Amino acid sequence: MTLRFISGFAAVTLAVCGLSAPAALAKPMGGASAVKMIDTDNDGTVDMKEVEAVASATFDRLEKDADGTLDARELKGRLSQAGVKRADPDSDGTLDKKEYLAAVGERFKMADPDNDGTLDAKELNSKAGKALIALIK
Ligand SMILES: [Ca+2]
Ligand SMILES: [Ca+2]
Ligand SMILES: [Ca+2]
Repeated sequence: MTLRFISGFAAVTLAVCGLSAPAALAKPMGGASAVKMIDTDNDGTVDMKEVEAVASATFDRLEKDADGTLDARELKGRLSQAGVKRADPDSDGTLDKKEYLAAVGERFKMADPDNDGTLDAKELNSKAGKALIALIK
């Protein structure tokens, strides 16, 4: 009787613990999930066209005041001040879509050391890959 009660209690405790530990949800985004997010043709890698599609959607989402450019406030830390300066050849302090996509392209190239034009999970997991994701997500 007592034994049955204890084992029943243990089972309930285990079930509760299992439910309260969503470890997978707490993990930061890894290279593999980044690929899944961007890889629209499902070939397991991310090419510039796929990245540009995501970046373009992100630009439109961030572009709140509809003046055609992103300023530092709209970028919300996606680029540092120095990063904005570098991506802003006409030096008006804001990025239009062309400038933003050029900055994205530059990061894509930096994340692609084997120069095959695609990023795999490992490349997206590198420092340069993470910088690319941070800019376009
Ligand atoms: Ca792909
Ligand atoms: Ca704007
Ligand atoms: Ca590559």
